[in-house]
Amino acid sequence: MLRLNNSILSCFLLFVATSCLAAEKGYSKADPEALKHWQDMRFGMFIHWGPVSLTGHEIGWSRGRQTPIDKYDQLYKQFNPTEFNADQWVRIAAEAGMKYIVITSKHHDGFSLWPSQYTDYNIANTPFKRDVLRELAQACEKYNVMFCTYYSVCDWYHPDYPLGSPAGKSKKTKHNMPRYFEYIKNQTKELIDNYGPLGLMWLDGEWEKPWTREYGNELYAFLKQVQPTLVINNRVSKGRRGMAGITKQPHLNAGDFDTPEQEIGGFNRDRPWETNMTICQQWAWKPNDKMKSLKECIQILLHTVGGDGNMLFNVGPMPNGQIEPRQVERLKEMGDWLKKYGNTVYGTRGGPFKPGKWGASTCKDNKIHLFIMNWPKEGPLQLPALSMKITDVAVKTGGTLKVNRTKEMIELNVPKDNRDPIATVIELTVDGKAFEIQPVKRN
Ligand code: FHN
Repeated sequence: MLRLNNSILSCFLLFVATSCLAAEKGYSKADPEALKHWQDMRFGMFIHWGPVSLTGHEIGWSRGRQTPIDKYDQLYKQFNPTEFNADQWVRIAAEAGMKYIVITSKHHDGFSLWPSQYTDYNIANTPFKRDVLRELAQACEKYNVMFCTYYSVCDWYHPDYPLGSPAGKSKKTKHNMPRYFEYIKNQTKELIDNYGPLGLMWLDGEWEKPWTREYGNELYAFLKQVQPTLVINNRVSKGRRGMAGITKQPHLNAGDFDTPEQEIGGFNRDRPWETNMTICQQWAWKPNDKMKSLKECIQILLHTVGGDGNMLFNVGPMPNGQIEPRQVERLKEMGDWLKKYGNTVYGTRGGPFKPGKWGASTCKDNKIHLFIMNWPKEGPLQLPALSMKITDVAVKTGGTLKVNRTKEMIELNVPKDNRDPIATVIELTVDGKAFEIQPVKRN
C-alpha cells in the first residue's frame, strides 16, 4: 500500500509542478468550449462611451489635453443620455451581424458606467442615474448577443493609481498601488457578479509602469476563479508588442487571445486573436469624424477572418445616447452582406489560402470560401494547387466562372462585369476536411 501511495504522490506532485509551470509560462487556461464559442462568433461590436462624449474628444486621452482635468472630471454631472436605448443598440449590433458586444465599463478616465459600490465616480451619480450595463446585459440576453466588458487597469483619475493625466504623464504625490489592485479585483468581480457570466473581460492599459506581470498573473487567476468560462485578452499582462497586439514572449502570461489594434493581425491559426478597430478614426464619439466605406469595412472583416481572427468593430455613441445614424447605416449594410454570405464567416477558420492583396479565404467542413478582392490586370487569378481534390466550384456572387486546374495551379476567372466590387465569393468543395489542408500563400 505504501508503494502505491508513493506513486500516487509522485503523480500528484508532477501534476502540480506542470500546472504551476504552465501557469507561470502564461499558457492560456481558457475554457476550450468558451474560447471556441467566441471564436466562432467572428464579429463583435466595441463601444467606447462615457461623459467624455459631451466634448467630442477622445476618451481618457483628452483628459488634461483638449479638456482640462477639473473640467473633464465634472462632465459626469451633466451626463444625461436620455435617448439611450439598450434594445436599440443591441438590435443595431444584431442586424449588423455582430454576435457580441464589448463596452468600456471603465476606461483610463476612471468613470464607471455602472453603479459600482467601490467608487462614487459612476453612472448613478449623473443626472441619468440608470445602470447602463444592466440594461445592456438584459438587452443582450433578449437578442442572443454575448455581453462582454472592457476594463482599463490604468486609471488616471483614481487617487491610488500612481500615474495621472494627461496620458499617464504626471505622477500623483500620494498613491497606493496594492490598494488600487484590490479596487481592480473588487470592480471586475462586481462586473461578473452583477452582469455575468460575461463572454470576455477585455482588459486594457497594461503598458504603464505601475502594472506588472505579477499583477496580471494574479488578476488572470482571480478572474478565472470567479468565472472559469471567462475569456481574457492578452492585455491582462505585460508583453503586448504595441499595436501589433501580439504577446511574443511565451514565458509571459499571454491571456487567452492577442489583440492587434487598428490593424489586421497576421495569419495565425495557433493562437486566437482579435483585431479591434474603429469604424471612424476616434474611439469615442467625434462630430464629423471620417468613417470607413462599406468596401473597407467588409474587406477588413474578410482579411481578418481569413487570417483566422475575430473582428471587434468600434462605435462611439453620442452624448444623447444614440449611435450616429450614419454609423448605424454602415453597420446595417455590413449586416446585409452577412445575411447573404455569413456562412462564409461564422464558425469558419482562416485559410487554407493565406490572405494577400488578391483577397482571403476561410474554410469549414469540406468547403473553402474565396474572397477575391483584386483580380490580375489580365487573365485568370492563379492560386497554388491544393493537397486535396476539388470536387466542385461555384461562384456565389453571381455570374459565370471559368476554372482550369493544373498540377501546380488552380486558375479562376469571372468576366469583369460579373466581379463583385467588394469581394467575388467563390466556393470550393473538397473531398475532405478543408481545415486539414496545409495553408498556402499565393506568390
Ligand atoms: O488607450 C486605449 C484606447 O483608448 C482604446 O481603448 C484602445 C482599444 O484597443 N486601447 C488603448 C490603446 O491601445
